[in-house]
Amino acid sequence: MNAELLLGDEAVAWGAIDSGIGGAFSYAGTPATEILETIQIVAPHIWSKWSANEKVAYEEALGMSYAGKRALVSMKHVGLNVAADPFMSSALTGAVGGIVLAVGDDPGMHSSQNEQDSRVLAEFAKIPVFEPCNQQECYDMTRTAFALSEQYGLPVMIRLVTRLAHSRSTVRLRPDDERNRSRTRLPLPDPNDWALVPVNARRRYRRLLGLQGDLIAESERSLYNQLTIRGRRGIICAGIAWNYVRESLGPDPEDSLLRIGQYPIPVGLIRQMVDHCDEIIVVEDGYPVIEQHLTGMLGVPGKSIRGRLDGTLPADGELLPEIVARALGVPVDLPIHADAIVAGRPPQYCKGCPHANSMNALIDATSGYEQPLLFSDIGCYALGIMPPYRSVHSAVDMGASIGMAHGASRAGAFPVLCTIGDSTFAHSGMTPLLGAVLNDANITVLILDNSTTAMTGAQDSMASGEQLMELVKGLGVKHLQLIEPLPKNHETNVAAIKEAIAHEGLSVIVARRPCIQIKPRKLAAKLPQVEA
Ligand SMILES: Cc1ncc(C[n+]2csc(CCOP(=O)(O)OP(=O)(O)O)c2C)c(N)n1
Repeated sequence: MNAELLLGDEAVAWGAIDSGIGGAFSYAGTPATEILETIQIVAPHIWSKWSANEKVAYEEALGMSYAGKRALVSMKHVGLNVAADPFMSSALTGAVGGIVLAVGDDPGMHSSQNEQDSRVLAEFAKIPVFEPCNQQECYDMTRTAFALSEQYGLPVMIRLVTRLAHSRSTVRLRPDDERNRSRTRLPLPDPNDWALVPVNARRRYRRLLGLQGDLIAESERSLYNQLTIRGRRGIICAGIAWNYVRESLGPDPEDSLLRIGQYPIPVGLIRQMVDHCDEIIVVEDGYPVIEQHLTGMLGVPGKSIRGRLDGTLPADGELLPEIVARALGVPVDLPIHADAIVAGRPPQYCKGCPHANSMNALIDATSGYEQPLLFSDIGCYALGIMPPYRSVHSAVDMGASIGMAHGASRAGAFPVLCTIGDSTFAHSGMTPLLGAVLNDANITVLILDNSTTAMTGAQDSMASGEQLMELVKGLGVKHLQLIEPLPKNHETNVAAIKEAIAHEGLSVIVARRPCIQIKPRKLAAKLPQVEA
């Protein structure tokens, strides 16, 4: 048995490798990026290329499952919105080779645009979830999730949070002697199960509903759901919150404790706790999912249920040990917080970033207009919202910029511009551009091609260089210019943007210059490893 010092993400990756996956599929997104990156590095024999977006990643994984092999698909929480369509339907098709979806939630929004809780989406789809409390469980639960997926013919979710995905601890690995066993020879599934025309879908949905009782029974006996009955105050904690509760109460608490790591919620264990306790505090990182189930609309007569809903814990943000301690009435000896000794530094463009040059050209090109609108997409260029630029008006979700610009121009706004990176363009920018072409939207689209996915750590981009130009032309764009965002080209670039704005109808400018960070990263990757 090997022991390794692993990030939560790395432990999930190892769990999948040791479960004998045939492939891993993902689109980059913090805090889940390192899952696929680990597989690429430590198991190059396993198919593990980046997909164009999360929906594609999910569908590729589903196809592999259909053909009989185990597949891992990973993404950040908002990525699951993009993949929601196949995700929801896969609960009806089911799985042949086990399919495990690892989702990185980001309570506190360290690097995300919202803090949605993926457990809600799992409940929406009616599939099981594992929620680890430490890195060892990230590994163990991934192994168990593949087995459960095949046992019930359902996708299974592993829900991580940033704090767990991005911290390290020792993990004991149990390499599987079935590693990489080919499962493609299994008989292919009955098309009546996988072709979700209404007559099949209705039957498959009833199957899914019929499995719910068995899945709850699995949760009741899961080793990850443990009930200890002691005092009249009960504490229910989920996932990583278990650590904060233990840290606050010490090894031998007087309270009754229910620790939840597997869903659907183990109703029977909760009932036992409610029967015994007068007061229950629910501690979970993310939405008050368990708490809401417990209280319902009317609460539990005669019992006090507390948590995020009644203000015992904050309604939003990441849980921290001191927050949980205070909620449990434990005196807090607050350690010196980093915020108190390190001045806050707002994010900004790197020195030499091509996006800074594009942003300067945009500002000068639009300075003569009273109210120019600039819709940004999500990527490093969105930093144009920060001083000294302060020129970006929105950054909502990946792929939003072109569609929002189109909509604003239909409301009569002028001039309307938008910026989108090459990776985001491949992710979800091509379809809105097609709509803008077919309707000749009066907007100026700047595709900022830095030939990488910079914001998430420089993963390969799917639409860069000449290939990007061909894609744009292929979508029917007629008014297309190429510029190089460099200080020495500033005047030329300002003139190009002015010309594009003056053009009546759709114009596209590709601003092409590699990200300043790519070269050092690629060089670093080639450096010989130093033995410790
Ligand atoms: C649905 C979704 N998936 C992933 C992410 C994480 N993410 C933020 S920006 C980005 C891509 C940035 O690449 P690009 O548009 O090329 O801009 P760059 O950062 O290279 O300038 C990704 C993957 C996200 N915010 N939303």
